Amino acid sequence: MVRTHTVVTNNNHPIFYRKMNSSIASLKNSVATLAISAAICSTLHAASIAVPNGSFESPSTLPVGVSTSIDSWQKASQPAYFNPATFGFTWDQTAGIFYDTNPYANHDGTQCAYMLSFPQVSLFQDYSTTPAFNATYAVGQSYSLTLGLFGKSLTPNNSLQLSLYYRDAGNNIVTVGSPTTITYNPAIFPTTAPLNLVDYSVTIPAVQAGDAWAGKNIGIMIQVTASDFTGGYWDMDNIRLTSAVPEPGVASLFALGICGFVARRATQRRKSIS
Ligand SMILES: [Ca+2]
Repeated sequence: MVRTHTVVTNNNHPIFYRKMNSSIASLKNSVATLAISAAICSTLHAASIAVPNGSFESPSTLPVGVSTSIDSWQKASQPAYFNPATFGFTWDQTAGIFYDTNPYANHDGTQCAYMLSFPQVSLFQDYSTTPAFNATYAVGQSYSLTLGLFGKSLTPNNSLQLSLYYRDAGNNIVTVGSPTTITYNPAIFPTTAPLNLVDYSVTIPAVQAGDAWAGKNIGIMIQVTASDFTGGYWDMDNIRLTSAVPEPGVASLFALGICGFVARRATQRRKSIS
């Protein structure tokens, strides 16, 4: 939890057919209805929640290009298994930010974060660590945490986890909902330029009034969960947190029914004019 301000050198581092006009008009109407129904099927009132330093632009890493200090974010304490003498660097150096000189085509700003693939390497923040992050779990809202991610020099034995949490009465971090685990797969992270970060999300269902986390501050966590210690790492950027009001259950089922019905009609009409 202790942050230092050490700067280290960068050594880790669709389509319509042309047929009868009447059929086209009919098809257009079906598509329009389908679009409206699709909107009903999705969530309503989605809103963005600001995450302090969610783009890892602060502090500036120039001129060196790398910093193990990341404003607004916390790191986990060094675990018992980690021996700096064995690995040749300190625990603090296992996570940091860097100036993206061989850039990810879809990065945000100029800097990204990295996490060396060692179990328990984490980046997290909530109101108690970062008062500027004053967002709470509101009853009726669902929440999604998204980031752009890329795994380098890894194998399928490496994984990273995204989760949301709250603090209990004892200030302990308690995970909310089901975390999302990303297991490295070379097909997902092709190394041919230009590289692109891949979006991953974790979503929790609508907060209920009786949930222990209702009204509590939102915490966000990125953590390495498995590693084979082969020296690989994860790069990431553009942390996004959103809230949304999910459709009520019965209305969702009704809307899905409409969507399926309209989709079938649109398909049948396409077949009849093709
Ligand atoms: Ca950035």
